Amino acid sequence: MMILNNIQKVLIANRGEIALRILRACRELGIKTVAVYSTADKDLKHVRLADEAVCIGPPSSLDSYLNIPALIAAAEVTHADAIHPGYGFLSESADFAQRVEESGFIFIGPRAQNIRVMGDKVAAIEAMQASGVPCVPGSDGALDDDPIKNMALAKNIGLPIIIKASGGGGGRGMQVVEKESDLLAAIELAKTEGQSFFGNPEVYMEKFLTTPRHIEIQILADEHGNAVHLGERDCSMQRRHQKVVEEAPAPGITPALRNKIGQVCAKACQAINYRGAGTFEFLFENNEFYFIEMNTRVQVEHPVTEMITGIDIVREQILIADGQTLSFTQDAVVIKGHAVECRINAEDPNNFMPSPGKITQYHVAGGLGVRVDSHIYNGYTVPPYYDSMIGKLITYADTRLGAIIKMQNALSEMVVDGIKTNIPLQARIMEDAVFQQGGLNIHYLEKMLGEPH
Ligand code: MV4
Repeated sequence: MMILNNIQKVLIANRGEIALRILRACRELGIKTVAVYSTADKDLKHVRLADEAVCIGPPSSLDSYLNIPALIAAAEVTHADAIHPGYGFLSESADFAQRVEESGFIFIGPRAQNIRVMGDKVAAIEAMQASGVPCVPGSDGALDDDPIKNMALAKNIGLPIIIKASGGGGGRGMQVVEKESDLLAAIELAKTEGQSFFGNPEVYMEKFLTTPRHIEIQILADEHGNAVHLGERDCSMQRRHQKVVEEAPAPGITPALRNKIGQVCAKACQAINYRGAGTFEFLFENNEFYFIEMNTRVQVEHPVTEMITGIDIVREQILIADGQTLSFTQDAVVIKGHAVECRINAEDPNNFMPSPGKITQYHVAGGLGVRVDSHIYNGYTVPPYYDSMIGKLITYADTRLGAIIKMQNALSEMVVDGIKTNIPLQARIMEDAVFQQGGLNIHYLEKMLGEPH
């Protein structure tokens, strides 16, 4: 039995499938759990399973899952030792991490300072460059107000370029510039958007890569200076910056290439004194990696990495937060087989409109190499207030084709009636010849759907 030094009880500051995922990891470690829920979420599965549950507010996220005083108060009244933020909501709020620790609780995630640096994209790129991580050719820092200098910089990098807000990320606050005459207006627009969306007018410039893949490296780092990478995931199958299918390993990435970029990421974690789980996001084009952002949370797509490494990432997050030393070295991380994840959303597969409502029939897929991470059950009502993802279907096999065939079967077994879901779209993707070939770029799905991109 694993002995925890500091964490006896965890408050789960999230909802849905990730709250259930965290609850399961806690129970396996013998840790007590506190669920928090909005009034719209009293029937969530993890609320039933948790040792204690606290209502933290009305349906609106701002008044519940984003309400820092309510979360801290819930941790205080239940005597929790630690808070797990999951993904989304407050997971990448440096202020939340800081408030949690100042209130005497353990934040199951990176140091507030790590989160703060990575949330500022200019600071993140500067830290990565200093640590030897390959970045996109660009302004190497924030743009200043000199239009002549900015024009010279753009010409030097070579058009097309992209202007990004330093406070942005995940696709918000970006302007692509194809011709010189559009440059200065694009910089002004990016600054205005940066100020109004993120309260930060700082912008930077990068060469615009036209047909990259999105490949990301998972890392784990403890507070004693040890860091390992768990290989990569390919998340190129996306629509409007929402990932739809993820897989690991990425098609065509050789062990030599994986180890090279993975070791660079692990070293960078040591250089910046990073702690916790994290993901280095790269664009991958012409067999080169270009860092764009770091995510300082557990990600939706973490299961594909778990399947090919056998490492429980949420369990490791908790052990790291408990102050423990990583129990394995890089040599012990062995990548075996192939995993594919399909996100299951409550949405119309034709127009992508959310489709909340009551699930009247639910039959779940199963079998060897089939994993379902979902909180839904027969009779559950999907509320309209939150993200439309209702679960993830993950398959694992020796080969990529084996995992795809398992996914086709698993999708065909799934019955989620009463609401619309994207299961038919996922079935189409799994049958698609270009997907089956592997290695498609970030624009492929929008092209396949016949949408502007
Ligand atoms: C880029 C790019 C091309 N060149 N940067 C979009 C989300 C944010 N994380 C960064 N993004 C991009 N940055 C350069 N220099 C193209 C994108 C991009 C993208 C990146 C990853 C996954 C999907 C995407 C969809 C559109 C654009």
